[in-house]
Amino acid sequence: MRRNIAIIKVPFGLGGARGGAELGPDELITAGLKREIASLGLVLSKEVRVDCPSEPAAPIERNRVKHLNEVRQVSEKVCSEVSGAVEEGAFPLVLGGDHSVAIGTFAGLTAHYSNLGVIWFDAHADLNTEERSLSGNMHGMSVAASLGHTAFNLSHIAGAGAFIDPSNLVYIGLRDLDEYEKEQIKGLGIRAFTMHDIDRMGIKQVIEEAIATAGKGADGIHVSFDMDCLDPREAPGVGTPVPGGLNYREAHYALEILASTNQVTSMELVEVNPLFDHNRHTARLGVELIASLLGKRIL
Ligand code: NNH
Ligand code: MN
Ligand code: MN
Ligand code: MN
Repeated sequence: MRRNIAIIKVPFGLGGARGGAELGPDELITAGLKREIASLGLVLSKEVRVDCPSEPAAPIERNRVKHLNEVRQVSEKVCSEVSGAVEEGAFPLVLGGDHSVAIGTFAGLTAHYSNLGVIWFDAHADLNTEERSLSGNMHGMSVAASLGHTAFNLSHIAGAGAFIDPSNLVYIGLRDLDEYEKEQIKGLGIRAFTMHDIDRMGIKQVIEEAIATAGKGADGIHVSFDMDCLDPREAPGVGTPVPGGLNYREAHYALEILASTNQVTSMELVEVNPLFDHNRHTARLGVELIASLLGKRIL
């Protein structure tokens, strides 16, 4: 793994169902992220903060899609920061923000990786389009944007590469899917490990198969970690909690195994929402999970 870590903070929450995710990056820093990076012997080569709109530019939403213009602006900026970090030889560590920030991350990564593997930890599939979304929230559309299914997608972001190949995409932790998303997962043949699969197979087999699928022929693996993949008892500080998620050790174990492969080239951790948290519990867990992905070992 690259020893230089580039922290890219994206304090943006307008893609989410409710506000508060824009406070995530600072919360993760306060919870000790930089200390963890230093104690792993890694170098923080840079720390940037993407300037994000907090108020909707247009007070009246004319279409059902919420804050599309703001998501567009943020995607452009995230793309250029992520792309720049890869160019500089650093490991991009994107701190959300709601999960719509992933659109910009994908754009910046595909500029450099032509066959990117993606492991998407989430209770949700984020496969909706503007047409099919029931909520209009763009954090539920980021995977669809990476595949080119949404009207606003990677191809509209300056500097982005090609769309993600669904055969290199793997979900872990799914348990709250819209009907359209279920059809898409089946129709596209996307490898999806739901909570049912984790119950059945155990996290060990799940993560091994996920790495085999996402990593096959890939020139890098991106880990997109939505904190709501975790059980709300572990991570209450998220905007859209769903019961029955990953437990503490399952999440750590999966990330520890990912670290041991040496194939992971970037990570984003999103949807930390301090407004629903208790005693910074969720942000501290987020920091620990990032450390596991970056190579922290128990012994
Ligand atoms: N599928 C729902 C939607 O599109 C929920 C998405 N919410 C998330 N995604 N938190 O990770 O609005
Ligand atoms: Mn939503
Ligand atoms: Mn998500
Ligand atoms: Mn989610």
